[in-house]
Amino acid sequence: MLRFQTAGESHGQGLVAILQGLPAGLKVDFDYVNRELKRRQGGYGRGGRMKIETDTAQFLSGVRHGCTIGSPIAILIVNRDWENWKEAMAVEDRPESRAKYKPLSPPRPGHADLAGCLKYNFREARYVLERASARETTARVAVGALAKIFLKSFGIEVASHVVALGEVKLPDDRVPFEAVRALRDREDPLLACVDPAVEAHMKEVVDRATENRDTVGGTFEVIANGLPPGLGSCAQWDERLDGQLAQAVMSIQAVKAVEIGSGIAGAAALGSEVHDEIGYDRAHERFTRKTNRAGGLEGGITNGEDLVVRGYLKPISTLRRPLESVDFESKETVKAAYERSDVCVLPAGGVVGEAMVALTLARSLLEKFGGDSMDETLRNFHGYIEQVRRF
Ligand code: EPS
Repeated sequence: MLRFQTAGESHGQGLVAILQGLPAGLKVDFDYVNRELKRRQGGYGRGGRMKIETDTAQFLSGVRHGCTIGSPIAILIVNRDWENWKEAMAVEDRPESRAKYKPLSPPRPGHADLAGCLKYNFREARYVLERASARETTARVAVGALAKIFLKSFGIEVASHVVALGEVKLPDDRVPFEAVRALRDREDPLLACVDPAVEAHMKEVVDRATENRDTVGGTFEVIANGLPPGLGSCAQWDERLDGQLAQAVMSIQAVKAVEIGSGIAGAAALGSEVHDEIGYDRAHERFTRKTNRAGGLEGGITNGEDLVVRGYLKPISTLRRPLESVDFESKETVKAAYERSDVCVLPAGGVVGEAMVALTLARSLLEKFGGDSMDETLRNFHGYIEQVRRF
């Protein structure tokens, strides 16, 4: 089974990820992994921290002479900002470190501060926010890049774009996968929107939020192309791929809703307006759909169409114009704390969404096809593809 875990605090020494279960014999493109990390750092509206960091993956294990060997892959991404936090985030208990403490209070509405302080019994939010921070997504993107390299061996690609920012939205029509993938070639992701006119409006929304010392959220869409039908299962609740994807995308910091296909519009429409009619393309020996409102999933199983998953991001909860909070000691109403933060992280959210979708799909693919080496997994995969073609 493909599994991963991450460790690390936002201003600690670094982020660590361990990915276990990739078959042996997968060639690792290290530059690609670092390009993915760079993509996550980009986008219009990011804060000062991204000027400090140049996220780079150090492979500590699981890869030999450029190929996976079937053992757990450990990756370290160093926090350059650690230099500035060595005392405040010291591992050892030293009085001089404690003196340089940067306590953060009162708790910020929307952040993990209050709930985390109550849970772990700390009266200082830094103990909680350091791990709750979206900095952790660096580690997810590193292992997500490996999942993408793995999926590419099966002709599966994953890309993302921003479909809404604040009140500015792309029209409802589906954006073709090729147009979304082409965004990767941009030197600067800006707001990762495929329509330059809409993107210009989005930029204005970010500028307005910055001027007003506010933050702004929106929606990113992740599309996976080239999937075979049959990943996931309708047999048991926790084997349904739609449920697994929802959990994976919902787990991204600041995501408050997840949608598959046209799920939200579909709830307000009639059945005849929602379901994708089935056809058959004799030349390519495959079933077809006139539309893809199901977003590539029916019954928790991929149906061979593009997989379309949206993540709805709330605006970042660290506001330069803070909301009301309560002082831990006096219990008086005060303004929440402010720390350096981003105004908008939509394009980065999309890159993290790609990583989470890729990891979920890679796990599902390995559940279906198994294999300890790439040769074995590919053989099983192609045998099944031939079975589907002859159906
Ligand atoms: C974050 C606060 C900011 C963000 C951070 C998420 O960090 P800092 O406190 O160092 O300015 O930039 O995101 C990242 C560091 C990152 O790599 O995405 C928060 O509180 O969640």
